[in-house]
Amino acid sequence: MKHYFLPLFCLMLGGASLQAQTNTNLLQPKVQEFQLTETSETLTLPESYNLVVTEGSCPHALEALKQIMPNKEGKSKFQVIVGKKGDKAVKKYAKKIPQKKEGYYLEVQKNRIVIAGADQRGTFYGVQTLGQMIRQGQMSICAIEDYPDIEFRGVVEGFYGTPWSHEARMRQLEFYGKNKMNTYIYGPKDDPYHSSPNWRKPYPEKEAAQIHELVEQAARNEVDFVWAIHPGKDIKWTNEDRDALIQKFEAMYQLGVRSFAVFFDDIWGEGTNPNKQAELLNYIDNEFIQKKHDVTPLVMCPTEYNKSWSNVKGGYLTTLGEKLNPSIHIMWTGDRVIACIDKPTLDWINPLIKRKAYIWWNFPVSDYVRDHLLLGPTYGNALDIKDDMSGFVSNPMERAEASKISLYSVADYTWNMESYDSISSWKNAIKDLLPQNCSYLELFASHSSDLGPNGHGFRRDESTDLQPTLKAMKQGEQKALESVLAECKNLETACDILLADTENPYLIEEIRPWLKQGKLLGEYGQSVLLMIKAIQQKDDAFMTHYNRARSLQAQMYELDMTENQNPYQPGVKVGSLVLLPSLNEMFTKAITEYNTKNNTNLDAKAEYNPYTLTSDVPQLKIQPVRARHQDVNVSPSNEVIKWPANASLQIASDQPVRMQQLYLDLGTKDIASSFRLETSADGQNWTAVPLNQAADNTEITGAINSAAGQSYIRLVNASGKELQVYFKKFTLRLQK
Ligand code: DV1
Repeated sequence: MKHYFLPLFCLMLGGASLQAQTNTNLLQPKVQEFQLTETSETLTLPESYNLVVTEGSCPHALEALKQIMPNKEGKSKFQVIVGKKGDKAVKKYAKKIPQKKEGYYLEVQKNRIVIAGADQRGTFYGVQTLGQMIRQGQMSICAIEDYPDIEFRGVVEGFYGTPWSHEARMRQLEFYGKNKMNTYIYGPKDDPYHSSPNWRKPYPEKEAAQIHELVEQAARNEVDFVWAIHPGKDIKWTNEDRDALIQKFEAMYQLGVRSFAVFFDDIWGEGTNPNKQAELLNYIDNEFIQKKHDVTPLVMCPTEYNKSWSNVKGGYLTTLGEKLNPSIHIMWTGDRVIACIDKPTLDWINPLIKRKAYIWWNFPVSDYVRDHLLLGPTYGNALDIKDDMSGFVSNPMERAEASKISLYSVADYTWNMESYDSISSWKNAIKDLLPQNCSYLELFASHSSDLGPNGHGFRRDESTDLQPTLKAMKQGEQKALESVLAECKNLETACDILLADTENPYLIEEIRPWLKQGKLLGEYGQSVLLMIKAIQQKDDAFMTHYNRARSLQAQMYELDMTENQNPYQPGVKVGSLVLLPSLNEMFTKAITEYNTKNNTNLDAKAEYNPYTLTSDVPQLKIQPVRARHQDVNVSPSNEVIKWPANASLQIASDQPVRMQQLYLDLGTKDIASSFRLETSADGQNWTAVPLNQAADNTEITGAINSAAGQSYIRLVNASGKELQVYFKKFTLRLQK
């Protein structure tokens, strides 16, 4: 952000007088140019104002203005002048309007406020900025010139799992308007009318009415509601299917939709053919998008949507680049499925697709780590790439309100990239979401940001500010131990307060299991550190703290086994990267010390996973494995897995276990005979286990029922060729 003062004024400025000024750090997204034009005086809004507008112009901006300055319109010397370029109302200010789409000029004077937009949307954004200034209380006499860095900014609801509720979407669209994001792409993978099997069918009445309501809400908030279709799983390249797709788009058009996308992600087979995809998309573009005249450019999501999956020699991307009409946008997730974006990323893809990539950023999506909440700062994307992409949309969590922490920062980043500061943006986001209790939410969020081990290898920092103190504590510094003890108390307090928060009930409902886990973690931390202090002080209370720590470990385990029991990554994890492992380490250290000193034999183990996965299937190599009750689960994956010939997935246990049954789902019918399942006691001599799959079913079972203990099980592609499958389930059931 550029910040100007008139020179004389500069000399007169004292630190104190700035306090009463508009705090530009709280103008969100950060404005491009802010200029204080007069003395340090501020404006207090008058009782009434005279609204100067050009009849019929900028209805959404005016609606928003009425909300932020209600019941004040009337006869007054104070003018509020609102309009877009070309309107008579703002003619005098025409030269000051930035020559940028969606930009605006905002001026606050003693006797007037002017909002002059480059277009309707720009005017609406000017009103949003004014709203932020008014909410701050004091308004500087100032002028703002503002405009976005990226043309399409926003969100793609493109995750697997329970789609957002209608009410959550309504709230999201309002949030996007307030934060100057102009795009919401509707593409929840588990909406059957977006994808197979029902993409050809119109929505039932209730859902259709809701979509219409969303479209209206989007318009009120100057957001493009982009409706996406995902036909590639079963599309036939026939005129019949082509017409079915157009008909579906036409039905959506009738519901008010004016922006469209076609997704070909996470599919295999016929649907992946780039020539056919391009032919279909160009047809849709020529015969539907262009002919309507009031529809925005088509957006497509390719099958090879990231570098690590791209086979450039195979020609998929170059075919799209050459054949697709130049106006069609191509989405891209970066070097990997989950990746941050930088210049080399874009320098690689843009020449191949012969246009600027439209970034689909996979954060804070958590559909592959559903036991974690991603509430930390939004960082990692380069700040020098605003001219290298056509759009930037973020794929969020299934938890809509909680996603706003990150989405707020995405708005900030995409509007004014060079000024983006992830930490201040994160803090402001939290303040915006939960103004009264923001400090508690910030503390909780700081310990709830990493994803845990996952197949994509994408991680986030966690407990960042506490890390040096934890390190010092482990080295035996007493002061550090006291600080960590205080942090654990604060975490318990924060979770308690948040659990009863009524400021944003939607948020609290979404994150309740994690708040409960956070509270237990805070209590556990205190018990562990009090154990250590008891050892130091030769205090009898040691056993009480020890028993409490054990009980809290059991309670955390119990919560993990009973809440958020989705079939993919069930459970509830908090502080899993830094705080919990540090406390566990201290626990083990304390017990070991206690046992030595007192000649006792207390169990020092805090956490233990006896199973290890190895695989030469690249996409499964780092898939997490863990035990729950009698089951050993490998985390499922949403993407298409390319499983090379003879490659295997192996689980090893560090002690013999009696295996009962393998439950497998590769999302494919008639595939069992292509795989070989084997068990072994020593990893050398293998015994084959027959695989059973009913006709017309994707589920496969392998009945092992071994009386003797086995330590290894492996699944091998025995078909002699690469297979493309999904990896929906791999559960090894043990005998009781
Ligand atoms: O549906 C999304 C998932 O939510 C998938 C890929 O991974 C996401 C995270 O698990 N489809 C994608 S990303 N398409 C990206 C196209 C550019």
